[in-house]
Amino acid sequence: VTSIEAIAADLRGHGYAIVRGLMPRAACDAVRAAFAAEVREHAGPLLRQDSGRAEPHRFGPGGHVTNALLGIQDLDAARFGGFVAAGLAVAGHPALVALVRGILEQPPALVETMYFESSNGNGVHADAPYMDAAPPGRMIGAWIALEDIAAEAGRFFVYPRSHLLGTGALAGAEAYHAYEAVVIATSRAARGRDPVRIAAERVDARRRIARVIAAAGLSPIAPALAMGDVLVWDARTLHGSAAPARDDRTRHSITAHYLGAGDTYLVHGAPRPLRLRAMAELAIHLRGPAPA
Ligand SMILES: O=C(O)CCC(=O)C(=O)O
Repeated sequence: VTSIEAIAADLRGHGYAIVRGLMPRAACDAVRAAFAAEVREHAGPLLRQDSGRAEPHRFGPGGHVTNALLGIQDLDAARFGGFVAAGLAVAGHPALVALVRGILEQPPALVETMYFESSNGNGVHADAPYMDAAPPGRMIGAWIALEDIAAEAGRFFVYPRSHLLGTGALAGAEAYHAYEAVVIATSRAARGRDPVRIAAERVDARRRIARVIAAAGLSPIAPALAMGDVLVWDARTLHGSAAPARDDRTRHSITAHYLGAGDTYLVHGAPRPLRLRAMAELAIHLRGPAPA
């Protein structure tokens, strides 16, 4: 058994760490079953990871939901109570909470969650300009495999050591900071703006990140993750997910983002008050109305 200290050291050194079999299979099965029972057939709009807006399910050619849910903790408990409970039982599982507490060296707060049945892939990015804690990199992401993730399902990938880009330890620090600034400026201004312009700015951010990767000479890895495996990463680590190569493959998974309950939560580089509620083992941030 690898100690939490060893995992934390791995994360600090490489920008990510993999913990095999951390989540019990029963907890993974429970959340998948609750998704099937309560969420999949729901025809109404729910908040989505890709658009940040409430939209109905989008189905891919294989019949799987491709627009991941954002904010399991914010779903209507009267309607999706079983799914919320099972999802938070995973994101707030004592073994995972103990790991995150060990990494952050303080009690964690869960600030964001996502649920994927499948997706169209998510481009390379660092979480830090979207959400982080102060000081940079204090937010931790966890990608939790709720089934054995086939290569054709579109695996999660990370760029090892990319969390060091902004520190000057690798080439490309200036280009990385420029990328962060562009993402922050675009995200802050995105509300209510022309979607074509926003899409063009996102293309610009992707070009910038490609230049950063080339300058630093980084290569991605897409580890095989089995049900119950958890990959944790630093908010500055470049990551994303591949588009599925086959329509019939799902990749049931939860991503959860944590920071120290005493740390400052940053959204698009600006402090955002934490609206914490104690749920199970964990303090959980609930999404409130957007600040003016
Ligand atoms: O699983 C994915 O597609 C990417 C998730 C992600 O980028 C994140 O949670 O920050």
